[in-house]
Amino acid sequence: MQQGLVIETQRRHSVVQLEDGRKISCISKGRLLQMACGDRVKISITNEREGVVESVLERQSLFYRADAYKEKLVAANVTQVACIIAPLPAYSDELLNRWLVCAEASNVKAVIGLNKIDLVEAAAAANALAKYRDLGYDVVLFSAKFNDAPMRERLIGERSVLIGQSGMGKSKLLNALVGEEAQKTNEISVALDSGKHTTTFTRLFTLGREDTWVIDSPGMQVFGLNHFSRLEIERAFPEFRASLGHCRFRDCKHLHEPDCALRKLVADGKASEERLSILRKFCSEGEAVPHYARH
Ligand SMILES: Nc1nc2c(ncn2[C@@H]2O[C@H](COP(=O)(O)OP(=O)(O)OP(=O)(O)O)[C@@H](O)[C@H]2O)c(=O)[nH]1
Ligand SMILES: [Mg+2]
Ligand SMILES: [Zn+2]
Repeated sequence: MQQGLVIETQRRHSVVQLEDGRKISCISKGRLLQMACGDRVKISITNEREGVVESVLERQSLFYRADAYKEKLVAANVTQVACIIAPLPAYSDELLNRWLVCAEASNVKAVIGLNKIDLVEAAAAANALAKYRDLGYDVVLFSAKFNDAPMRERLIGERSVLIGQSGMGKSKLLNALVGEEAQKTNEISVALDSGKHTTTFTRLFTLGREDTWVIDSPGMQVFGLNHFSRLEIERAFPEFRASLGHCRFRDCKHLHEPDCALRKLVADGKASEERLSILRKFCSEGEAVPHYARH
């Protein structure tokens, strides 16, 4: 039995890098054994190039999405989620909020990277992100094409996963960081203003040093938060955190109940109606179905 690091995942297949640097193509032992890029695993070697993942070692963190029916692991043992957005194709503010909430609830730092600042449309997008800066998030403006330095600076010394919709430039950034065309990028998606799903599997790269990982993931259009309870989701909104438990009713849904501490924050101009609506929406989604396979 050998130990290794999962550096690539695609459904039940993975590539595991052994301590001596060898890369072994693996399947997992059972259907229930799920692994993610960044996982440390025990494998039994079948031959020179193939093996079976027998078990996953304890994780420091796990970033994943879950809807009512299934869970999809994205990355394990990361210290940071880098949400990559761009002015073109237009990004979804709701998805960005999902990633921020998932990162907070998973005890992983979040950084927001606005890519393609070489485009004229970037100015408006940058302005629209001021609200996240006000919440305390690090908002980084960069261009994977012309100047990746601001983003690179945030990634050094961290184990990060790049997450975002298709066409935002995650793979372009990855290539700029590693200094070669390691990942395919799509030249058409921008012109069509729609994602093309160029990257089809998740892959881990080390930036020349052991302590720096960057994981490139396929573009995502949905991101369920079913693995979190109402309270975990509420706590993932930094601006409302201190008010939790201060509503008149213990089971307040922050809708029309009297003396709602969260609505009061909004009324006092200390939090936005928009974020409160998002909080209500994310919480109600989880309640529609039973929690599934909580970890
Ligand atoms: N103008 C400009 N275009 C960029 C920049 N970064 C990426 N692009 C373009 O954006 C398009 C999408 O880039 P990708 O790196 O493939 O996007 P992705 O996020 O990896 O997309 P998926 O793999 O589908 O999730 C390509 O045409 C890139 O050339 C940038 O900084 N400026
Ligand atoms: Mg890609
Ligand atoms: Zn309330």
